[in-house]
Amino acid sequence: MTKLLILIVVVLGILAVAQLARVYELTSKLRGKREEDISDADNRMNAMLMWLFPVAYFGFFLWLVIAYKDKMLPLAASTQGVETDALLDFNWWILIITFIITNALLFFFAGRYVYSRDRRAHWYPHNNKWELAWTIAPAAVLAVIIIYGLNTWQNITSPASPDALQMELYAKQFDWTARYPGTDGMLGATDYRLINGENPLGIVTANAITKRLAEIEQEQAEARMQLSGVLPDAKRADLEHHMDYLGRIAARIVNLRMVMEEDIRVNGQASTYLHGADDVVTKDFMLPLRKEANILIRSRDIIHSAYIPHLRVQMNAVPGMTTSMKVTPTITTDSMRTHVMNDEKFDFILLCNKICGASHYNMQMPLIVTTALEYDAWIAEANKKPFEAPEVPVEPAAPAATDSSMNSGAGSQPVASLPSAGQ
Ligand SMILES: [Cu+2]
Repeated sequence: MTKLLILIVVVLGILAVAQLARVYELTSKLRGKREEDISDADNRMNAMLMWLFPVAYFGFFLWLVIAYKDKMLPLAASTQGVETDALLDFNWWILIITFIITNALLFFFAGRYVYSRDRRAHWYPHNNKWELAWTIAPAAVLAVIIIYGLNTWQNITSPASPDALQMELYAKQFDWTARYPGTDGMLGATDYRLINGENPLGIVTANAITKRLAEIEQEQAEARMQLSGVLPDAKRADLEHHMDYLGRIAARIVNLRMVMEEDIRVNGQASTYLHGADDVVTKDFMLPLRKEANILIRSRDIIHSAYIPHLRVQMNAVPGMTTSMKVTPTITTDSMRTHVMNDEKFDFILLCNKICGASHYNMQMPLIVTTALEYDAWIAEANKKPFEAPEVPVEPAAPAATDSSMNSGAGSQPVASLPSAGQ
């Protein structure tokens, strides 16, 4: 409200000044003065303002830098962040120096060479040497910026090294879930059709497929029961539509199982379908110090963006594909608290940086960076609670839900050779 009032006052002020100028103009006309007749006094006044303005201008610039200094992000806490900051600082210095020199010269010339009756302007239309100089100098500076920038970009976006820690951040409206590989060090395959209450990330295992198919079968049975009763037409159409949908999903999950079995047959232990059972699905986000982490990023619903400002890394989370970013933390949460921020409550934070809906502002998760020793202890503890308890037998051809039982329902689709399962 106050801001609106200030805005109104400013607008009215500008209107008032414009009206005053108009009054001045009209009175000059009445006095028989021509518009282009400018007195020496006016000229001197304008020249003086040309000296005064840059003082206020640079003063305001300095004030901004000082006033907003503590609103800037603190020390970058990753090797990638240090590189990004160095690049940004380099660019800022070039900008600031150019800004000060060009603006100082602009106002200096305007103030110094105020109109004088005794001086004739020097006719100086062209100079090839100067043209060459001010073409080559900016081109050279831009070339340096671009080469330096591309080099940094290459360093921070190139693939992570093969021995980097693999982990996943999963985005949905409106929270994050982390996934760590189990003792095998590999993340298992995923498929969104398997998502349910027990399997929020849709990890693919033989067991998860069996459970999900049973769940769908149950849902189909309930729908069939409702359809056998008396129903309003609209409701009946809705239910039939839903039955079609369940039939399609079930058929695709059955197809996914065939793909999985084939992959296991061909690749053996290297198959990603064998690495999901021991994955750790958690709401804790931990990274070890000085170890490169390759963070895979997925989204369940719409585009989100994984952003860790203190580590200066960010990557979009795009539904239907897996994106990734690498990061090597260089400062632990503890050091950050005691040495950098002087704040015992400080936490690194993972934010969503795409406006993704009503609770976007709250889509965040703290990140803890610890020593390798503490991280190992934490992950060893987390590994005790894998996605699937090890005593569950992992049998690819689980007999619980056969294809024929899946497709007996009204409106279900026959299992054709469907394209391989999406992620
Ligand atoms: Cu989001």
